[in-house]
Parts: sequence; structure tokens; C-alpha cells
Amino acid sequence: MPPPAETARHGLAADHSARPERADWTMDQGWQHYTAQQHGVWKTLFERQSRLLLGRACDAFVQGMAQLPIDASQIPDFRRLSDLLLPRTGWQIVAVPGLLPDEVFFEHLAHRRFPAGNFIRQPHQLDYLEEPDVFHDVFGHVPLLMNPTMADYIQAYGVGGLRAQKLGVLDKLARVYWYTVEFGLMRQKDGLKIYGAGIASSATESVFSLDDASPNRLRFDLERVMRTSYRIDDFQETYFVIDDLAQLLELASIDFATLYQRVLGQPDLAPGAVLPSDWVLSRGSGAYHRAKRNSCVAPT
Ligand code: HBI
Ligand code: FE
Repeated sequence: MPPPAETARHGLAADHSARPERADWTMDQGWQHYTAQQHGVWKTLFERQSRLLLGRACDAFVQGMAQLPIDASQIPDFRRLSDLLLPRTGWQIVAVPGLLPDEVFFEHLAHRRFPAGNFIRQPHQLDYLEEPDVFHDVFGHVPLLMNPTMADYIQAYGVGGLRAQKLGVLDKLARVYWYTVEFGLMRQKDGLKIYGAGIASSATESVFSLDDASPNRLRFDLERVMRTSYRIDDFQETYFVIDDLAQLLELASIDFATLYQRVLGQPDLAPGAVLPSDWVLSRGSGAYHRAKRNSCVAPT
């Protein structure tokens, strides 16, 4: 059977039955094969998010975006992004078909290669998509790779991930990535701002995370976050708030073996839990997820 046409591949999420072309799962972005409709989906998403993030994204995100060849006109070419990033921060963007096995993902991050999905969501998937596509990965993640602190932190996560995997505690570390790189909020002088890519690339969650009364907003605490499970299929019940990006670098210097031992001795926490020891910035009403739970138990 002939291989599927290059153009067909961009329209689809990763096909996990297919073997990766290379051992590290990287592939050619195939930039020249994006269709006008695919560039159009990018434009729609870019313009909507740029509007929503005005006054909502943290300064580092806005600065990074302004310095990169990322705009509404077309899906960015990863080579052009890398040409700019590499001399500044030592990072490159590599094209991948979608979600990677954990160790492949960590290996890339540990070497300052950011894997970005080369496909883009379909027009009917503008609001929700399970796998990271080029809009999530490039619009959401790449601007903060221009920030030296974030650049070091994400690499440290890759190194830490390889180590956590060997220690059998990857689920604990993955929560830290989830509640920072993906769904983190930051307290800036002018108020609460978004830095997490999962929020920054989502129209609905960029509003929900900052403006809705439902979720908890708690000050970030590494051990607390490691104990907290998370939702992958809906808005977060709790957002953890850092004071500045430098706070994340405690991850790079921490004695993980000791920390993991302590965390393993304590029970996991539900996504919506609030403890007496938490530093609560805003206590959520929980209304959003309560309403969902109630509608889910109705007989079908
Ligand atoms: N692969 N492409 C991609 N992007 C991710 O964010 C990603 C991944 N593989 C594994 C993974 N994330 C997480 O499960 C780890 O951070 C634990
Ligand atoms: Fe992501």
C-alpha cells in the first residue's frame, strides 16, 4: 500500500498504530503542504486568542510572542522559529505527530528540543481537542520558551522526568508540569495573569481560569501540587498561582528523592480540595463542576 499523502496527515490527530518515522518520533513539519483552510483555522484561533489574552496573559508571554515570527497570517514554520530561538535560548522546535511516549518527550525537553504537533485541529474542533496540535504547542508554549527562566525550567522538567520515571514517581512530577507549564497562573503587579499553555491556547479556559467564581486559586506549593490529581477532560477545579517565574526554578535545585519520599507518605488530594494549610487567593464556589456532575448522573 502506498504511504498516505503528506497532505492527508496534517488533518488527522496522531495515528498511534503507525510507527514513527524516526526513533525520536520527529518528522518533517511539511510546512508547504498545509492547505489554505488549515492556515485559515490558525488565523481564526490566533485572532480570537490574541483578543482574549489582552490584559490576561503574563508579561513574559506577551514579550515572547512579540519577538517571534508568530502571527495570524499563517501556521508558523518551525525552522524559522528555531532560527530565532536557538541563538537566544538554546531551544529548537521539532515536529512530531502528536502525543509522545513519556520518555521520548522527556528526552527532547532535556536536550532543549520542544516537540510540537505538526497537525492542526479541524474547523469543528476549535474549542476542544484531546491531542496537542500546532496551535496549542506553538501559540501556547513557544512564547515562554523565549524567557530564560522558563527555558531552563522546562529543560529541568525533562531531566527530572527521566529520573522520576526510574524512581516510579512520574505521576507526581507530571502534576507539577500540568499545574505550571499547562495550567499555571501568575500574580503580577497588575493582577492575576495566565502563563500556562493549556489556558493560553483555550478561549473558554482563558476566561474561566481568571474570571469565573467556580475554581479555587491557591498559591503554588511544590509538595501540595505533587499530591493533587487533575482533570484532563474539562476546566481545572483548582489553579495554582506563582509569584514569578523564578519560583519555578526551585524544581531544578530540589532534593527530589527526599521530596518524593515525603509525598509518597501522604494521601493524594482531589482536584477541588482545599486544605487548612493552603494559601487561598480565592476559594471557588465549585458551581461549574457541581452542575456538570449533577447532569452526568441523570439516567440516559
Ligand atoms: N507529548 N507531544 C507531547 N506533548 C506533551 O505535552 C506530552 C507528551 N507526552 C507525554 C506528556 N506530555 C506528559 O504525559 C508528561 O509530561 C508526563
Ligand atoms: Fe502542552
